Amino acid sequence: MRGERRGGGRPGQGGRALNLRKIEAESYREALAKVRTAYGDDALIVGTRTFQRGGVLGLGGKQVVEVYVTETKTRGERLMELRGQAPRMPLPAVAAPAAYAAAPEQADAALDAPLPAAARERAAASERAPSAIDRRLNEIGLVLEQLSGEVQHLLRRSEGPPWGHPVLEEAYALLRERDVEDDLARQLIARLDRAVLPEEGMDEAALRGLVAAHAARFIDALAPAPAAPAGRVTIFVGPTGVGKTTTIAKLAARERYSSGRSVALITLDTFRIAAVDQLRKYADIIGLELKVATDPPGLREAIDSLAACERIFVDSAGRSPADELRLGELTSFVRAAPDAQVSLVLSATASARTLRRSIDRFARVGFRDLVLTKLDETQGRGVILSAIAHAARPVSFLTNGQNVPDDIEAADPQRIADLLLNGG
Ligand SMILES: Nc1nc2c(ncn2[C@@H]2O[C@H](COP(=O)(O)OP(=O)(O)OP(=O)(O)O)[C@@H](O)[C@H]2O)c(=O)[nH]1
Ligand SMILES: [Mg+2]
Repeated sequence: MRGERRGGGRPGQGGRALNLRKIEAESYREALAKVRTAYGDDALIVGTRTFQRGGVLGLGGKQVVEVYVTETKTRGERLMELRGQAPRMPLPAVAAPAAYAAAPEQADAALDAPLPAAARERAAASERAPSAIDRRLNEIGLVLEQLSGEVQHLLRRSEGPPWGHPVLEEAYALLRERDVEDDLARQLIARLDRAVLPEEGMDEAALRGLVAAHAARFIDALAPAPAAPAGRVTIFVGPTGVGKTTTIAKLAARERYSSGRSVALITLDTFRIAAVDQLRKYADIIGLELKVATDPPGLREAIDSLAACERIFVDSAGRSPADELRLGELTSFVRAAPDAQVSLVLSATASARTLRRSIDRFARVGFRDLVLTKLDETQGRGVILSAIAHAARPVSFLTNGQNVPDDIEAADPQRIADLLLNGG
């Protein structure tokens, strides 16, 4: 008999037999309620198991919680108790609890399921009638065990890919290695067309090429390039110390020397004593006119006075994303120059979370594109993707060093994808 193989007896056989039963529910709480309804306080939970039923490739499906219980008293003893009599041997057969009477095969099948060693130990221990406190402690232990199992399960899900295709799994691992956030890596992988993938592993270079091509399309879709070309006036805004002034010097020098355009600079940064001097030095070296605007009408006036210039770069004081007042001031400057475009400068050394916060705070100022600086100081390039996805704005320039004017390059989705996957 199956029950006896575990050293137990079938329901109604009497004696101090080990009657293992399985209760199934959608949650541990529901399972406990079912146990109480079926057995009252006489049940001892000896094991639990959680798994997904249904679904495809680990996705979807329903969580099932199985709880194995054994009664601490035989049904004969319980019956006698109810009748107010002491148990006698042999005990009369009693019906199985309602939950099992309906499906005895399932209950028997449950007895065939291998129990974990810990559960077997608990089952053996249950032959000594435990106190109510023992039972509660046992239950608490099992809840903790189950919670820890669920946490492990969640961790595994967030670490590992659920696609069941080796190339997709490798592509996912590659993106995660490059510090692409989990959510974005998953979105990108979902775009890879299974139909064109080889069943066996691709070589690393081919895999990177494939993922980079998809990443470029993904980036383009996240933040399509603006329809209008860059205008005459650009205001650079951003948190403190990210490289606004240095980037302006790089761009101004390139425009001046490579394109031969007439370029001028305006600074709004009268906040720090050295700020105007810093930009003036660059202006002198490159041979550019520099104007200082101390208030919004001053900015308007400066732009109007430079009508003959083909390109005007406007520097602003770095603003902490937390500084409402100064962000408000910056917004007033930007409003005074509605013909200007705004670039938000962010450092790629910041965490994805910090970048998102800056993007949210500078959204009130308004910006058309992103400039990401200090790529030379970062390892993973995944934060670029996080910034683009959150801002839903394209990256116009990337900077990768302190050298003026060399350490800057124009960005487009393909270039960003190459940097991301190939290290560029
Ligand atoms: N490694 C590296 N350093 C950079 C890069 N761009 C700027 N820097 C350095 O970052 C520091 C700050 O640069 P700034 O241009 O003064 O930054 P800012 O945003 O104008 O700073 P505030 O005006 O004070 O807000 C300087 O030491 C720059 O040389 C870059 O691409 N890579
Ligand atoms: Mg500056």
